[in-house]
Amino acid sequence: MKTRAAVAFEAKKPLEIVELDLEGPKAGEVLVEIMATGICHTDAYTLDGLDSEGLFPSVLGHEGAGIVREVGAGVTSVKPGDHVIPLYTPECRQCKSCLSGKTNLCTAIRATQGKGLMPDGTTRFSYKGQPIFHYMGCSTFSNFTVLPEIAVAKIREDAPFDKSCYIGCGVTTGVGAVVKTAKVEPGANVIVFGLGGIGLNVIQGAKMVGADKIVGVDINDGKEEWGRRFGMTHFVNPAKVEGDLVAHLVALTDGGADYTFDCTGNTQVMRTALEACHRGWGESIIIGVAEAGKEIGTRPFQLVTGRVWKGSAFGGARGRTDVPKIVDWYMNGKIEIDPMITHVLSLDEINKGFDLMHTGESIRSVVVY
Ligand code: NAD
Ligand code: AHE
Ligand code: ZN
Repeated sequence: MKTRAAVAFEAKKPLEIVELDLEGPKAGEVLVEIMATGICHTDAYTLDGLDSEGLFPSVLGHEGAGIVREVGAGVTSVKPGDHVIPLYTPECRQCKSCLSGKTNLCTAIRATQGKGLMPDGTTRFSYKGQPIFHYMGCSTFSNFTVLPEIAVAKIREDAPFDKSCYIGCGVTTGVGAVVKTAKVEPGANVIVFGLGGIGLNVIQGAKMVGADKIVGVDINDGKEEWGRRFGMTHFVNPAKVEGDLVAHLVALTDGGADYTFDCTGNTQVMRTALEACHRGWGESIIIGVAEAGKEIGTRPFQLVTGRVWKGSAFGGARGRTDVPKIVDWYMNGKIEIDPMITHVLSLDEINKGFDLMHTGESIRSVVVY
């Protein structure tokens, strides 16, 4: 079949809207009509050539929602007409990682996914006879895409696609990092670095679980109002702090935060986030994705004296199990999504979504097909 898609032909070049050829689902796969997709900073990072796994030409996008249109042989968990969210972190429930109960990082198809291919080692997309790579196993910047059955979460049918797509990455990543990775307890002090599409969801997660101080840190003053809107109690712009930022944050949180979250992808910020943790127990969660080749550093003494460095992918959520529950949280008013979707675009306008992110004007842009 044919599908309209925004294709990343080359790094650092705008996406091009073209008609691609798409092969139907093979055994264990499903064809999904994507109804809406968010644009996450990770898409921009890959398009900018900063991802060590970045491949071109490819169809980016990993924050979508849509409807199953066709299923391949042997598919039992979803059927045509089901509403689904594609999962860049699948959940096979059979691999060592899934069975461990210790992680959400299913390993069933990670190797081929990282190579831009379906589990059988081939691609379903092509343009003028040339193969086009998949991205993060999702490729939601195409109106139709093919996914493994284990990489879709079936969701309730009354959830609006233009909002629920955000649960495919940003919402789950931010709220999940608080609830599942850090397990922030009521009364805890929290610092969130980077108040974008992820950081604001960390803030709303921290508010939801009853955190006390919720400090937001961003170099863009315009984000202060956004942070307060979702429960931030204090705002810090590092450029306006006289003296040492860590000392300032430690003083603000009575000896250091119980939990800090990096939502910037900047390795210097990651260090600050670790060092702003409370001696003896503070935990720093890295969510931000750093450029290829970057490394983190700190004095080992920071860890010897009890601070803990952790990471979180997709908020620690097991996609097929947890995503439908997070959709319920949204539909029941436990979490908010609507105000964070600042821009709704057509596929033809998708490059504008990247511009709005880079200038800091948007929280989330959503493309509606
Ligand atoms: P975004 O562009 O919407 O927000 C980033 C925010 O960080 C902006 O408000 C920006 O002003 C702020 N910022 C930039 N440099 C800063 C600095 N030095 N100090 C303080 N604030 C600074 O991006 P996003 O969509 O929220 O994504 C944030 C990060 O999370 C990205 O690195 C993205 O790749 C990553 N991410 C990770 C996961 C995961 O599962 N681990 C999932 C989604 C996104
Ligand atoms: N490909 C990069 C790493 C990118 C990365 O860390 N991705 C996050 C999700 S970001 C969503 O916006 C993730 O889930 N990582 C776990 C995984 O298995 O990819 C690189 O450095 O090679
Ligand atoms: Zn993302």
